[in-house]
Amino acid sequence: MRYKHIAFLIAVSLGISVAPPVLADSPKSCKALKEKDNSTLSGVYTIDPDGNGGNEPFEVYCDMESDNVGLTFYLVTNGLTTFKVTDNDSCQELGLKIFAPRTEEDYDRARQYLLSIGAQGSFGPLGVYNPTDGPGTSYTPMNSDHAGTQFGWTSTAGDKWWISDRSDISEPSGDYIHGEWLGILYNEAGNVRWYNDAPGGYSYSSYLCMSEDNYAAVSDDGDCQHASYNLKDRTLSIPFVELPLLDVWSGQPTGEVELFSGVLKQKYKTTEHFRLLSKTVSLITDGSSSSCPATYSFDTGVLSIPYINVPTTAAMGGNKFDSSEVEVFKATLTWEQQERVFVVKEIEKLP
Ligand SMILES: [Ca+2]
Ligand SMILES: [Ca+2]
Repeated sequence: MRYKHIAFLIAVSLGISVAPPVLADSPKSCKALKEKDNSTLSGVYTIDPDGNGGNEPFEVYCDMESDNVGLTFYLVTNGLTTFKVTDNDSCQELGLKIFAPRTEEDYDRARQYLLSIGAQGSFGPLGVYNPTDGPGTSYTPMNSDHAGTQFGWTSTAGDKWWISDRSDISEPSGDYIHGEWLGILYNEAGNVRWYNDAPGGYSYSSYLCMSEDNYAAVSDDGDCQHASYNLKDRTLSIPFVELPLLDVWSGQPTGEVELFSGVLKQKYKTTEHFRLLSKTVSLITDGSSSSCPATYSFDTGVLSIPYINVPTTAAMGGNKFDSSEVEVFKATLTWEQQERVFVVKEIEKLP
């Protein structure tokens, strides 16, 4: 409970040494601790994310009040500098991940924690980035529930993320290089004051860490991550594609599959031809998954995408704009070897 935590902080600030609760065998995370004993209260605990050996066990703050059972919080100050998602960071070194709230509640629990230790400006990058260059999404709430920001913006939490529902910020403007952290500034209460994308990015050496198992803890429709179409860039981002593993010698499917993510770009505004942006294709190695991945068959060349979020368009003075509404489609595309493009074969709007 919070009182216990405050008592602990007061004791520490008075110079009284208090031993935080230590278990004989350190759990890997706060979630593991909570699963072992559901009555475990919020507080400072010793965990060992990489198990026996490797890093020494260390103290973290466990928030046991969230719906996302057992949030692990660890604040890094003056750690490794990171300005893009592929940089190493001090969370990774500890077997943790840079904090990325999946929900408004996650954000708020972290905010409460940082307020309680007087570090509300130390949220750090919050794990939000975009795998493609320059998707300007000004004046749209930055969270994955909102259509205007789904297109490309993502986070280290994977399927869902939430940093703000404000729609009065004229950023991110699109002057952005893929993979860099979105720059975020906070007010005294730990709420978002401003964010900005900038070429060259924002670097951070103080940031909050969370444990890996906090990312897939809430099982709702977040398990089914949709592909999304960006009207402005004419890109179709596919977060999960299941590809059959082929035997190296025979070229025949082994029966196993691998998960990839990738982006297709529509060749011309009016055609149904999409080329694969090969630089965007990456093997998913962090264990994340979706209950509704796209699938591809090498036999038939058919790429089948069960859910695609498409923004409805609003026309104004001959120009078209993304509106905040989304319609969901399913589609199949086939690979045309000669032209080296995917061609849309069937597309159907889902109810
Ligand atoms: Ca260890
Ligand atoms: Ca900007």
